[in-house]
Amino acid sequence: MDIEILSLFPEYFLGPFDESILKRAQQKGLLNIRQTQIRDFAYDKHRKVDDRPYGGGPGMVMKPEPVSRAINHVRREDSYVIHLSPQGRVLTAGKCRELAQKPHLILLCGHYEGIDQRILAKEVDEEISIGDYVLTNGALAAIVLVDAVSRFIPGVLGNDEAANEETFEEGIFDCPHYTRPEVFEGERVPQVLLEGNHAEIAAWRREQGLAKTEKVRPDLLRALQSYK
Ligand code: 4FV
Repeated sequence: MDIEILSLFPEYFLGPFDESILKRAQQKGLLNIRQTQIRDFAYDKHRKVDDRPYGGGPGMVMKPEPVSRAINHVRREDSYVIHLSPQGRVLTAGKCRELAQKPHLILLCGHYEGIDQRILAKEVDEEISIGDYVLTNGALAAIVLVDAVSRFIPGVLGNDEAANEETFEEGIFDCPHYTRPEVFEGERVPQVLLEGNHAEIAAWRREQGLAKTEKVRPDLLRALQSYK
């Protein structure tokens, strides 16, 4: 997968993509991540990328011209343009799995109060939010999306199974995990995990996942038709 990130702060991305799983994914050629500085497409002498909002109000708005030029400078036939925004649909595992199928993602990172609406209407395929809170910079949201989507690219995780047996895969929380020592500060590992009966272990794990989901995120269960 090729990912183009358009932002006003390409340096924001130094680090998160240069470690561990994402670093190896790029070394294996499974993932190519490129940065584009939107200000490079502001051709006036002050390289202006923002201006005051029509209709008044606080803050500044990103101008359409530099953003439009930047998008169309990297756009391909098979590009899918995503604007990271609090006004987008909240990112889910299902959406990450869907995006991992796409050959070319263009991630547009907003700043200030936002981007001129005419760009969102004309150039953007989908708006995605990483959560119901406001960040100082859309770049952080792009980092989260790249990380979460990359895990669904075949070959990125050690064993692809891992991505299929985790939280949210069945729409519920994952089970509690234990490892050695068998007793820690007087707390023993649940007996069922020590007896090696895989069917009982699988049933216990599902029960535990459901119970915690019920407690913490009943909304997830309501979404699970099968649960009703
Ligand atoms: C955001 C989010 C987010 C809004 C103003 C950047 C900020 C500033 N992006 N999910 N939540 N973006 O808060 O994606 O431009």
